[in-house]
Amino acid sequence: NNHQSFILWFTGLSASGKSSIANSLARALFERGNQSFVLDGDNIRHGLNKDLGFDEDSRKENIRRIGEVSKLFVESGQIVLTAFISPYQEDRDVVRSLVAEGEFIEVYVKCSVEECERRDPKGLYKKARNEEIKNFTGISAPYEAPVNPEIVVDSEQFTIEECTEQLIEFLTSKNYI
Ligand code: GGZ
Repeated sequence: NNHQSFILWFTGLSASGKSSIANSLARALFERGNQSFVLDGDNIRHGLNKDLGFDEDSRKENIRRIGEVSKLFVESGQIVLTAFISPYQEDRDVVRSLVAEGEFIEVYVKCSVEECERRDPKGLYKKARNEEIKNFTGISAPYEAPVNPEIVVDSEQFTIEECTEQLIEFLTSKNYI
């Protein structure tokens, strides 16, 4: 039961490293001969979901649409890697229920808000502190850490490369690839 199609659903705070790890994993998978595709803010929030903001209902709708798109990728036989904060457990569970058992892998990219705020690559935490940005996850909007993720990668302790390696290990040990 190898070469299945499945969703690797990355969840974590802004600047936790979700997109970087997902893109690094996609390269590692490609080198092993596994085709995959990354969905992230760059190709979804700027396109399909550009009508959505960051209030609770918009985030729910964002994740719902991404879930439906991910389901289509799985039906087409692909491995899809999604990198969105997806702050609500309920919304992640809805996506899980869209695909067959075992086809949804919740990946918690664990990094404290303190460390994310230190990194602040886009200056968004600073703007959130100044209230220039409202409803900012971890500062003025909630983040619900996964209750039962299939795997946790600690991006505070480990490099992008190490997290990528841990994911490849997980996928091979569980016969996903
Ligand atoms: C959180 C925000 C916000 C607010 C803009 N809260 O680090 P980034 O910039 O590149 O990633 C963040 C991205 C979050 O979009 P998602 O689609 O992943 O969020 S969710 O799953 O909650 O719908 C951040 C930027 O958008 N950003 N405003 N208020 N992140």
